[in-house]
Amino acid sequence: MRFSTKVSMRYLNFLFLIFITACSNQTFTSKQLPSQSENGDFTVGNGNNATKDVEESNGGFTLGNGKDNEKEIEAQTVIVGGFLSCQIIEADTVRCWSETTKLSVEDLDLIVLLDNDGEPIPKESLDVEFKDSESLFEMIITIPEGFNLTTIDAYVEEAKLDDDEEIPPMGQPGPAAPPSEDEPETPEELTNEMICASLSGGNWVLVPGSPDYHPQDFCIMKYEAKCSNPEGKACSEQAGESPISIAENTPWVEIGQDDAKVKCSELGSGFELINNKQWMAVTSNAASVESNWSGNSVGQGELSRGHSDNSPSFACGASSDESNAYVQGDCGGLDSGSFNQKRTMTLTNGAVVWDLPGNVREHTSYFNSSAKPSATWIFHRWVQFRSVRGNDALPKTDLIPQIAIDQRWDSGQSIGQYWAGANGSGGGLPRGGSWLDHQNSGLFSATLDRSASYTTDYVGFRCSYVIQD
Ligand SMILES: [Ca+2]
Ligand SMILES: [Ca+2]
Repeated sequence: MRFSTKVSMRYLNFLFLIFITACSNQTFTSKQLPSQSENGDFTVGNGNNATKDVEESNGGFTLGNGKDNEKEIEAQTVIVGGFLSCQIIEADTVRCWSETTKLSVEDLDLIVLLDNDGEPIPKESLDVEFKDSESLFEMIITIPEGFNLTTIDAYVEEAKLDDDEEIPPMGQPGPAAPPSEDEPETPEELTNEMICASLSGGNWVLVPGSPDYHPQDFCIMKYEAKCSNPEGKACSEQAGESPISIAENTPWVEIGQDDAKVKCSELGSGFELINNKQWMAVTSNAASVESNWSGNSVGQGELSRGHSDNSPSFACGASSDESNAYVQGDCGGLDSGSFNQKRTMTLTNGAVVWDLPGNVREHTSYFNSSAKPSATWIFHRWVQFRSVRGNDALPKTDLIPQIAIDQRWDSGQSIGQYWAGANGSGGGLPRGGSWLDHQNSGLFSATLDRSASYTTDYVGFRCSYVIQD
């Protein structure tokens, strides 16, 4: 296979060169290949300074390609931009893999390998065996003769603004030399997409900044928060558990708003329980995407409202196969069903998020027990948003986006409904509906009738991470 030199538009935002070299000092024979990929955790956790945490591979390697080269070479892992790891596995062979990002053949165009001398290895000369499984992207690259390959470096090539522009020919002077082992360099710029993909605590997606709600890009959990304890539901009863965004297991419920705030913030600097502005940013973004509407056009037909028909009558785990976005009868994922029960939503950047409109309601950090919209005249029932009057404390556009107001969307469009509760009580603001909320479910469902400590089995939460400038 040859690399072509076309640059994918998908990588417009790759504005960086990254050299991250993590060398372990162990040696192994060329007959050996990592039995599992234990290295390559790249975490960005706090504010301005991206931190990296590269664990060494710990051996146990077996190769078995029939060759019999016993020459010892240095095991070395290079983490490219947080999503691709490369390692020499034989004198002339490099293995690159990603456990966190699905890559396509086109994406490989942007990966440049450099030999000992920092010399880029011409892509045309590489023999690439491309493997792709559900959980692990992998390629085995055979390097031509003439390159000194006792160490390997790699970087992501800067994408060009023109979709059809050619990458400069190989063999040009390479980028600056990689940092020494002693002083690993912090990458200067990561794309926000990569920052979200690199967060610890499971799978996170980038939410584009919204001028109306949250100008900065931020990351949210792709799934409703689960418990780091595989028991899932019992999580709130055990000390020391932390939220994680994984497909498996049922959502972490029976946790109050206050405790959810604590659990999210304990993930580290920049992490927090999703706030209402962030909820509005991600849900208004989703509502602007045609494919999230049954009529495949914004405002046409209805939005999907997730698992909300009380069948099954409990919350479900998600699926790592995003096509299995429906459940019926039990939590086994189905790839078809009633459109309004579809659990996945796509954002304008192509990211897929699970269970925003349904499954379990999700705590936000917002609290308002005394100045509730509409609470003075109707409160102990669900009401259509068209009947809701916002106030200074909570403007109506903090409940539904302006387009929903202008076009008078209501439960007919499956945007959800509003339950105020009496002024002077409650005040926590979970968003979205739950498995039992039927037509009251939707992206913008909102209730203010429960206190910050109230817990139930149909309210969970989702954490966010604010990307620092
Ligand atoms: Ca169902
Ligand atoms: Ca939900």
